Amino acid sequence: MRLSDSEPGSNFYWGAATAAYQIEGSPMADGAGRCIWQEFSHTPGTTYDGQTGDLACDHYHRFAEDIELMRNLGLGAYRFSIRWPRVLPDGVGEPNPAGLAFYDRLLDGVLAAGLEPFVTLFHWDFPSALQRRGGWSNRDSADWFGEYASVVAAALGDRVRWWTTLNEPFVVAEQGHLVGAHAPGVRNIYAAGHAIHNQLRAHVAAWTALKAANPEASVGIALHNAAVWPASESEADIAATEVAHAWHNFPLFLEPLVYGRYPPELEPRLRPYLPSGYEEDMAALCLPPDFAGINYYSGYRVRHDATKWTGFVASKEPGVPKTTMDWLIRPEGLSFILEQAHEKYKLPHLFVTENGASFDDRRDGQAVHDPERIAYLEAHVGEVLRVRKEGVPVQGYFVWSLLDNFEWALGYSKRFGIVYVDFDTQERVVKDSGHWYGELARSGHLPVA
Ligand code: IFM
Repeated sequence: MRLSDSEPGSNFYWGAATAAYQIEGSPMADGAGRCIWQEFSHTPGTTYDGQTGDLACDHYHRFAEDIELMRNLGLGAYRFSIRWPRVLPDGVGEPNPAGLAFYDRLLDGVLAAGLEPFVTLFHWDFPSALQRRGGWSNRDSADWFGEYASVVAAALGDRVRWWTTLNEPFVVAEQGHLVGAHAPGVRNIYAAGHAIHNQLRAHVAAWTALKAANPEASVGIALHNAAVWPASESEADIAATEVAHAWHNFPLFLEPLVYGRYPPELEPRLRPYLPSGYEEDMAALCLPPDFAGINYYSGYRVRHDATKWTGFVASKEPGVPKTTMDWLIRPEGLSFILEQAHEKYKLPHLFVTENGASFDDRRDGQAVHDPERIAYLEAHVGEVLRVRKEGVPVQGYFVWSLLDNFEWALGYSKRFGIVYVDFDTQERVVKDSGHWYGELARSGHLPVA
């Protein structure tokens, strides 16, 4: 029995997602500038086994092969990101023609393979030259990003309909500026607050630049999400869960963009760390995106904890299955997030811009058997199709990721791909989940197990 379908012909995109620094390698090739992830990963003690994105999946040289893989699988869309300092080595100023030419070739290859391009402008590889000027803490960062968006739009805008400005700005703020586990490795709550606010301003600057270049373009933002439920029925746990949702999830960015304010549950806690005078920016931030990208992997139960600045902690849940990231597998949370995002913000489209799982995959000749990933994807896709039938305007689903890749501070120790990468030889092997997903993409129906 077919569980559900995505009504082929209704412009539902089945795609795969990647990010530049995680797959491209050759970060300094052909006149590119350095980025913060390069500097961070080369700093001893920051990443698993000292690993870096210097080679990654060598996609910079193998992109044609990777596009061919997607064409053979029958995917309909490819979500990739542009490496800002490849295009503008100093982040602003003189563009690098060779860097733009790389994305020009990549984009043409994607289109020639019949894939719809979904292009992300910023997936964490911030230019080092601008980091030295304060990075996202500097108010000028919004203008820098707007300038970069204009350069990319002028070069590629004639062929791109779907743009994403920022990927998971929450993670950039929290992991990069508060926890310090990600580049630029800052541990300062004020820097995190400034990074949130200035990324919002940067999103608006890029939105404006992309729309100026092509008013028909659809411009959105891809947001981190983890479904949250209260650990108990207590009022304190319920209130803490509302704060957790506002902090970790789409409201942190959609509330300002749609209603011109930070989420009221969170604002009193966040206010001290935002740039002074931030209130004066809020009206200009109120510019609803054309779509929200929902990145979703996991969910957890929330317990009130007055010792934390956010007022909550994740409650331990023994017995719930996990991926090798130690993330609880909670497919029902994806529909919860999609329904909530639609109910609250009513944007024209939602996309699942990332969803997937890491497992300890082992190569078996020319095969990789990954039944746990298939089960994970089947359960999550099932939730997407269900809410779509109920009227939530989900317009596409992107599996994270096309390839095993550089999982940031965890290096190559976590495999998320539907295609296995042998990092010694750069050989690609389509996993069972890749074949499964290809069948889904070709038919629009969940394959029958
Ligand atoms: O690999 C990352 C991606 O870059 C951003 N979203 C989560 C993924 C898995 O951790």
